[in-house]
Amino acid sequence: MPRVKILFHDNCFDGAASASLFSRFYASRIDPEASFAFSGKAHGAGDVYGQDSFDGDVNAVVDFRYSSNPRLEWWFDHHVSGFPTPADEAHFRKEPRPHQFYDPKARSCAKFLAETCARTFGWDYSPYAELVRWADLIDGAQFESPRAAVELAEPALQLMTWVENNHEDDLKLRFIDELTRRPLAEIAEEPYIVSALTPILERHKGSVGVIRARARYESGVVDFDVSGDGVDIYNKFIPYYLFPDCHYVVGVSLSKTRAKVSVGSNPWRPERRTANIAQICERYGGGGHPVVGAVSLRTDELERAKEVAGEIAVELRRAAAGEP
Ligand SMILES: [Mn+2]
Repeated sequence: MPRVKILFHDNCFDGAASASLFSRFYASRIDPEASFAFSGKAHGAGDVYGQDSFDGDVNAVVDFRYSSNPRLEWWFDHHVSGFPTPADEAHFRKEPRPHQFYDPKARSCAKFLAETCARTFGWDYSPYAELVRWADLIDGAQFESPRAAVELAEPALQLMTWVENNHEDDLKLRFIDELTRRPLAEIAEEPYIVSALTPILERHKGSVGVIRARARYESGVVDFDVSGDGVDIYNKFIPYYLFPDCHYVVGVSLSKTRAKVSVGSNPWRPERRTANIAQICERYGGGGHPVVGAVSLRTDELERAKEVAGEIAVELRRAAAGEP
């Protein structure tokens, strides 16, 4: 039985949803005998696909960057920075392989993948419509309000928070499997989710307090540095909850593995999003989407991260000055 290796965007609801959907699609339309292996990928500089990334009989990447490796057969992505190098993009455009799909205008990979597989391979994804809808809302940051995004009353948003925080590989696999087997509200009540979420939600409340204390609002841009506060992961909507009128947000944080500059624009004021954040972050070796992106550096480059954040904040204040 062929082993299908699925590489997906790690610690991301859309990445987990895309991985789950791809496995159901593959089993239903391509090969019911296939077995699946999953591996999460995190953004970083250089070639993130190591020697043994594509060691399945069939290899797929969902919600993550392209590789020209001939062993990569299936690819679905919507990241604007989906091509690590111009040579990669040229490779993709010159000889598009039949199972590789890219649309930087898609709000989520999950919906892009579901619709592409429905159109191209006659896949019926209606049993997973709820998952697709939520992945699209979450990845497109289409929450009805900053309050909904920060207070996390919806089961899907609790699961989003869980997946962003979970680092246990066996639970990642269980979660990916359950996403397309059970309603989201039921998964959110599972003890493995609830027990992990309770302290996360406590910390979440704490990080709202830390960001409130560190954030500085000036000329349309909120900037904050929580690298000294032990807050390495936080809900990216907190700054908009605290400053609903801001245009852009630039944050610096420090985890065990990286110093990170996170950059975003106000999802509830789309008419103001004139700066291309992916392009700005790419200039510093990072990437993302036009409306949200990040620059990841080594932990010993924290001072550099602070400098980068300062430069980006200046640039975004200039952009904000010209926005409604
Ligand atoms: Mn995505």
